Amino acid sequence: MLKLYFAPRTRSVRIRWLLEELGIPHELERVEFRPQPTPFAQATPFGKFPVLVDGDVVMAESGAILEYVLEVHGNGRLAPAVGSPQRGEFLQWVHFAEGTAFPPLGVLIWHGIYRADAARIPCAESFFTSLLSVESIYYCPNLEGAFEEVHRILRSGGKAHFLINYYKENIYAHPWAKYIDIPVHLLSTEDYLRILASAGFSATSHRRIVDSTPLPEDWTPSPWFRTRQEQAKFQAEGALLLTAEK
Ligand SMILES: N[C@@H](CCC(=O)N[C@@H](CS)C(=O)NCC(=O)O)C(=O)O
Repeated sequence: MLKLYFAPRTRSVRIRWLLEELGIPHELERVEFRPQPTPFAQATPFGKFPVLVDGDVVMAESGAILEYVLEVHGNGRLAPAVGSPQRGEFLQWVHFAEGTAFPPLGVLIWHGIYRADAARIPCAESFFTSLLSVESIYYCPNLEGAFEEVHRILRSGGKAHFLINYYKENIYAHPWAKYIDIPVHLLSTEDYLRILASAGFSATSHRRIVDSTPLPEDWTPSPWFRTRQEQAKFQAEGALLLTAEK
């Protein structure tokens, strides 16, 4: 008998609906959905919902499960036959759900519900060996908390790298503040090094990453750089790369 690992309000509802609709007998393995500190940590064989077990076949991915169930147990119901002209549109909408419709929703969920959580990363202690943050740390409302959190999730000996374009020494980025919609920190290299040290990091260092890309012939002004010279000077000053070791 088929076994479906199921939790309400997850994508496993899709497969439950399909099995009910086709009248396929199945065992419902109810598993509690819990926010986990690490990915793939739900109590199912794949660490996510849904998972379907059909004898030796154990599979995840709701769209793939749907196609499999229809092929193996559907007896031609609910889907156009393989190779038929209607099959193309059917497959298009099956894959549209996860391939196109969900990714922007996922981004909204992560950036909406979990926003401002750099000081509370949903991840186990000592989980990563390295971390790279590009152009984001100066947005963190609680910078001290964010650095402490990065320290917590790194293994001993692990390294964190922070690349920052908006910092005190590069005066050509300062006008950006009025175009960035949220509060930002304008800190110096010394400020950052001090906060990293107080978050528990030992070996901290810094260097500049200069951008030697020539400006295009058809360069035009923007709110970020009003003159060509300003952008050239910004690039020559470079981004600040901070490295810290746990
Ligand atoms: N693309 C996969 C997504 C699977 C997935 O992310 N499922 C969610 C529930 S809807 C889940 O298990 N999340 C729990 C977690 O990531 O810890 C599918 O369509 O099956």
